[in-house]
Amino acid sequence: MRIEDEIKNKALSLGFDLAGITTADDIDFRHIENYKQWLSAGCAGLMTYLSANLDKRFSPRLHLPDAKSVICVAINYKPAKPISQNPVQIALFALYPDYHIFIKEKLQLLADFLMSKDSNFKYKIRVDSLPFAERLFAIRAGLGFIGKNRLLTNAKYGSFLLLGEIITNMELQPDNHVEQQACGDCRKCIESCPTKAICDNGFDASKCISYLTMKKGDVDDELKSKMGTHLFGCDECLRACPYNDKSPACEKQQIGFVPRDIKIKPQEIIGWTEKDFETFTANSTMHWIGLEKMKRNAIICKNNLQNLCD
Ligand code: B12
Repeated sequence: MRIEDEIKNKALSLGFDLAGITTADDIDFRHIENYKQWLSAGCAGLMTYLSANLDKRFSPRLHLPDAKSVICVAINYKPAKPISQNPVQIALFALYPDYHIFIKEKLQLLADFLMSKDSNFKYKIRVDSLPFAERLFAIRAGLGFIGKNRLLTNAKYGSFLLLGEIITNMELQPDNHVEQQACGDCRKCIESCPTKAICDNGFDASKCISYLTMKKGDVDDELKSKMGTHLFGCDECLRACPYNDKSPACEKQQIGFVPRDIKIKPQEIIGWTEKDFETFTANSTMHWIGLEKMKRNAIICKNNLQNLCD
């Protein structure tokens, strides 16, 4: 069997739904120019880390000098049964075990497998947090296309996907990909966004509810009222996407990748101690926003719930 097929089979057996390979070449300069324009238009809000280490974001060889290939993986997290999300809503990815840790552990097992094949194997694992343009490498590895909601979308699995990569010195045959934008005339995600963060020709992250629930400081009054009952993250543009209607559900009980079903009132959160917060957010991505922002979000949800009842 070709090593490329062995890698993909191993990735699937570890619980990933998609795996593809691209070269370690830099990202096409047109994407880099788009990214810079997006930053200078102020679309990143207070996420100043997005303008740091720009070269590294697009150049695998600045992560691993003799890098030849990037192995890209994705895990589907569309829940098998509906999750109530009442009275406050938590984005689905945050109901699962923290994917940064989960994906990293699985990629480490994939790396161990490759090490057993080639003692010269060198690698770096990347999942979300370090400067690396994950979606752009995933497109190049053939995992999908970027939808109007800016999410990596796969024709079969939709966009409830979380990404990770191994940058390696192994010379691997890259997957051929055909870049395509497969949203057609559909504008459902644009219409679904309560704050109009998504429009036909742009995405303003500073208005995205997901960003607002994670940002430092206060939220503008006008945006607060549009945040509804979103306590952490937001899935409106994912739920609106027709690709996610027909995509298969995540069936990963056997590897412990299962969502929690949470029912919590904003009033409870407002009264939390640090210990309550630690217990509630243990092994969830919710943990990193801290108690103060969680309480701020709970107050916004409570006020919006009250306005709904008035
Ligand atoms: C910063 C960040 C955010 C910010 C900004 C989001 C954004 N759209 O950029 C905020 C906090 C808002 C956010 C929210 C979410 N995030 Co986030 N986030 C990131 C992070 C750390 C960096 C993304 C980034 O660089 N953004 C800046 C933009 C300009 O760069 P870009 O995504 O590379 O965009 C380029 C492409 O879109 C490209 N492009 C190429 N082809 C095409 C084609 C078309 C038609 C278009 C329009 C553009 C386009 O042009 C852009 C410029 O170069 C990545 C992890 C990483 N290191 O990559 C995760 C990541 C993008 N997030 C992720 C997730 C899951 C989410 C949420 C779904 C979580 C939630 N439920 O609340 C939401 C989704 C919001 C949304 N619709 O984008 C996943 C997305 C997986 C996927 N299927 O795409 C990632 C990849 C993390 C991971 N490892 O899985 N996130």
